[in-house]
Amino acid sequence: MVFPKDKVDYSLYLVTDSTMLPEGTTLYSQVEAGLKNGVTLVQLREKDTDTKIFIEEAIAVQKLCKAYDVPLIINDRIDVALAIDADGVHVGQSDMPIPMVRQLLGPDKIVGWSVGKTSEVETLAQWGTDMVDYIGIGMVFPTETKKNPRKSPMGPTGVIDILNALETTQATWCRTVAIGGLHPNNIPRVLYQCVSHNGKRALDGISVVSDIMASDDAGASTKILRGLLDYSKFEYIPLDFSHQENITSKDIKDTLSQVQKNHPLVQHMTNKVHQNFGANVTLALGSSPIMSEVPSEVDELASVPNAALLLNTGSVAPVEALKEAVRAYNERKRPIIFDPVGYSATQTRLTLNNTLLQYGQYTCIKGNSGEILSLAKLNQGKMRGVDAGDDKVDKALLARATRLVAFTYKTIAVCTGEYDFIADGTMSSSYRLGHGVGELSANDIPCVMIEDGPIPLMEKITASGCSLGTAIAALVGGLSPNGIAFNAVVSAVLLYKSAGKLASLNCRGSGSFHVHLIDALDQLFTTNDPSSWTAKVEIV
Ligand code: 3NM
Ligand code: MG
Repeated sequence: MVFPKDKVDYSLYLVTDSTMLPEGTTLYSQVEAGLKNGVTLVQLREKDTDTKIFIEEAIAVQKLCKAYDVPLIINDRIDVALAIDADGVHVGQSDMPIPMVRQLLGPDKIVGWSVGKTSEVETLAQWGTDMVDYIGIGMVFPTETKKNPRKSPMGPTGVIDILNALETTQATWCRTVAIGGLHPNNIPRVLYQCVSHNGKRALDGISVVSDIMASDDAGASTKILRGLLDYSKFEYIPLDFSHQENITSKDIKDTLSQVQKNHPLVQHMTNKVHQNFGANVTLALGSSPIMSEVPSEVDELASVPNAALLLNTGSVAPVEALKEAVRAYNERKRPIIFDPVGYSATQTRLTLNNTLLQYGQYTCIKGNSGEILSLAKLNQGKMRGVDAGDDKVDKALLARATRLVAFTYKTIAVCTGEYDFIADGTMSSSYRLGHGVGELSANDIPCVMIEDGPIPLMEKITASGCSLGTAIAALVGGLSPNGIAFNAVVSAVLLYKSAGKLASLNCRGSGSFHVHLIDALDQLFTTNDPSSWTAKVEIV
């Protein structure tokens, strides 16, 4: 009997590899432990096994799968799949072409394909509904399992590109699993972030090799994976994401009161130009600054109550130190504000920023218009420097870019300039497997614009943009548990802009503007009367 295609559960797909079995386990004991604890699909993938043995293994694994009513897929070997009447076949880009596979297997078997590029999705869509049933999207992260990989890790954004391509080509029938370097420490983030921009498609499941096959307790490992798949929230900071766009003075006042009470610690990993001014801005906002790029103390610092990390890539610190800090803050569910300075100005910066973006979850991503447009892939070519460049872009484009960045990275994105845009792509920090997430598309997520007229002096001093990052980190870090993250980000931008306006009216030039800005931040923060601030919010 053929396993009915429409009944396949792709949520937890185990791919075998007998070369990594721990002592005292066998291929069969690992597969059975998986099946017992929530594996829903099995692929026999044995790259260096003689045909006779492969067939023996396939028959034995098939028996196990049948006992748990789970389909068995054979990797690459169409002959073996036919010989044992397996439920389907999985092939890669350099294996037998899909139309031939389908012709040999007939219409009822499951056919899976490894996909890493959007052009492959276009091919798949042209073939139509009867060819490919599911794709393995990868590799997501680096992995030791696949020897001599012909592709490099694509990260969650690469997976999103594939999901977008499936939607634009209307390949609705095709199911998806992500594969490559997936483990409990990154799976919730992958499930959370990987949603097509139209909001209609999330991953149907994840596929693992080593997490189960190389586990000393494959049953326990499977149970952990199963728990992550069945749970639907990615709780990476203890803050609330529910909010309204029409933030009131009372909401802001409440936010600042929490910060005043909680005295956050803002760890800065930032460029040299910003360090001194950033420390003074932190102090003006009732918070403690610490400038540290030492990996050995990130765990201690992230454990301080109300710690927040400002990660600013303006001076290109060693990537391993930055990654360590991201890990430490993510593990402790403390907020990280990411400022990808000069995001794509050079290849080095592009690689560094993308590495960090793929590596962790950020509460807020803040950039100038050039950086946000680059992150959203909405501008041509690379940036000229770390400044915003031509500022004469239209507001609708900036709002769209901010929304795209927020949605793609499931973060609160801030685009700065004369008009600041803030979009909330956090989706209440929830995820759901399968067809569509039943949520908003990237074009529909909440977005506000903040304006206070031009403040030309802001451009005449160093680190004014970087220090908005400081202000956001202080206010988000200073929230009480269940404080509202979006309110903190909006409050920070409003406060900073209003302080800039006030300083520009009181100063005598760019030198004294610097000093007046610190005074104004201190004053507005301490008096906490947002109804008197000059900057205004507008829903866009
Ligand atoms: N295919 P692990 S990555 C079998 O990208 C396989 O197509 C990949 O192993 C692809 O879960 C991969 O141990 C190995 O990282 C995944
Ligand atoms: Mg292959």
